[in-house]
Amino acid sequence: MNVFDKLLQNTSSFNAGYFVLIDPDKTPLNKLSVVLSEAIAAGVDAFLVGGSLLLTPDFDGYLQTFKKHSGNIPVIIFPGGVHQLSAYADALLFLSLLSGRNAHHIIGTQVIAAPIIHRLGIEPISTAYLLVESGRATSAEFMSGTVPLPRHKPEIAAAHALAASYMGFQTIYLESGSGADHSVPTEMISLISKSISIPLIVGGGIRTPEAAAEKVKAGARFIVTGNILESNNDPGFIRAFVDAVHNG
Ligand code: 1GP
Repeated sequence: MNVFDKLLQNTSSFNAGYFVLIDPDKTPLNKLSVVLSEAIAAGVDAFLVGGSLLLTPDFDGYLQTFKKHSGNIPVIIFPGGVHQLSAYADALLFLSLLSGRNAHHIIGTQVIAAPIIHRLGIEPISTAYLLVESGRATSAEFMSGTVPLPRHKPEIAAAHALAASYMGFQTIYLESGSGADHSVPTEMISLISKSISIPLIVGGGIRTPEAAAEKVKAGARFIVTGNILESNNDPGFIRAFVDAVHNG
């Protein structure tokens, strides 16, 4: 069974699954062992690895060390570009920035990356990436040069999500951007989850277990947090997130 199907199966008894995003530029190699063991002990379902930039040299080496400490938890690349591909991960979010109107980020980069991914033999999880306005410009917005979906127009976001599901994407990543002032509005998640049957990943600016639980109640199938765990290494905090996402 492929990584994504297994992830869906392993989390099927929970309200939703919980992903922790690790940015190599913010979590150096010498911290990986502690950070990952705490996350695993808390019960996270998968690790995402990536960032808008990637200043850390040797992505392969980083992932090799990562895999040494990640146990049985899937390691999925969340690439900021074609420079973030590696055979040492278990899978990769094969992203298309469907909320934008920049052809390079919808299909251009994907054409460059596809033969490399094929050669590396890594599982691509086809993912429609929908960026939502979040109060201030995020790295994803700036780096992609695209206009995010207006946060007060859930019907526009839902139309994008429906189009993504008709186009055959395996999942949708509804994202307000790393460190967003405002996370994705609950009404938007709710409308989208009523419109589609493919799993919805929600991330960006989720800072409390309560906020995570709200998104799950609205229909998120997976929750992603990154920044908040980088600034709070209390193991009880990450356990509270796991509990909120799994059990609501
Ligand atoms: C960013 O959705 C992820 O792409 C996580 O966002 O760092 O704000 O938790 P945060």
